Amino acid sequence: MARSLSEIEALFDRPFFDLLYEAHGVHRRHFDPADIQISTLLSIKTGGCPEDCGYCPQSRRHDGGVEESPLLTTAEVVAAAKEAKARGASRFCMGAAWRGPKDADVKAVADMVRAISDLGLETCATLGLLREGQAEALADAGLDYYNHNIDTSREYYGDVIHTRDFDDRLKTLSRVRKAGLKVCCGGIVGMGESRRDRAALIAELAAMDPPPESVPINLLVRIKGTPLADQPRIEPLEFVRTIAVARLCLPASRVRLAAGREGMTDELQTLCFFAGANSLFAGEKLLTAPNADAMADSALFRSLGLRALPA
Ligand code: SAM
Ligand code: DTB
Ligand code: SF4
Repeated sequence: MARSLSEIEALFDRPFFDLLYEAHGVHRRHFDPADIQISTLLSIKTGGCPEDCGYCPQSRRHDGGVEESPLLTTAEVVAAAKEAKARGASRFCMGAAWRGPKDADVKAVADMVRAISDLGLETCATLGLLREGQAEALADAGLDYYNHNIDTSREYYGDVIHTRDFDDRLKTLSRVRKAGLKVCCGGIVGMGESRRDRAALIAELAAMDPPPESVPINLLVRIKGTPLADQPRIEPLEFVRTIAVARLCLPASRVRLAAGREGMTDELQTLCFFAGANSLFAGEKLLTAPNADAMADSALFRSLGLRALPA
């Protein structure tokens, strides 16, 4: 039975070692703890977004210092996907700075999806809100995952984003599910939300039926020119707790240590893996922000005895 919000808050409040021990046990029962799934991101359409998400440098309402560029060609995207595969990624994730795609955009992305699937990579797209029929068109092209984050609790959402609401996000997620796509849905921590908001984010994800197969937990990348640029950094161990609670409440989902790894020490990432994170983004960039260094990632994998899941 799904845990209530107060039960999830109580998990956050547990002594750190009790929480980690239990989360690691659940992790081991559902996964081989040496396996890490690796995704690589590519921004296929950058900047100039009409939405006002407070964390995002790609909003045209913020001065996030991002250079705008139109939709890439299939050839450009395939070249990046080949490189990602050569570097060990099993999934290629395409992001576009749209409120949502036009039907012509969906057609263009469907072409990219077909070409990338032919390389033997899993595909994921994050294109914003989907209208009737668009998820089906992506599923017909062979798209594996659709990423659409709820970002934070229903209560805190309106403090961060004003141009679309929480229920708009849920509606797209249900369209994605109905079309038979796998769901990648998570959130961002470190945006000034309370522990209760973090618990409510996880409660919302765990209540989805079925829960998302892939759950990215992003640590806010504080980008100059965005409204959240000056947020204080979240306590590192509170971030580890968030991963552990996500693992306990979403035992069979891949929990991704997503944005924000470039500012984390090896030791902090190690605690996150122990707490149940078993997926990450590799590659020079996230969408527009720099990512953790690839050499440092390989060294950490070697020293922990972790291995990338094959494509
Ligand atoms: N425009 C589409 C949308 O918002 O659904 C897709 C791309 S959008 C950049 C994908 C996700 O990236 C957002 O939902 C958010 O969770 C995450 N994100 C964006 N900026 C971020 C930041 N500065 N730090 C952490 N995560 C971020
Ligand atoms: C997700 O949860 N995080 C990724 C991916 N899904 C699309 C995006 C992170 C973006 C970080 C800021 C940037 O690079 O612009
Ligand atoms: Fe646009 Fe997506 Fe950025 Fe929001 S998160 S401003 S919808 S690109």
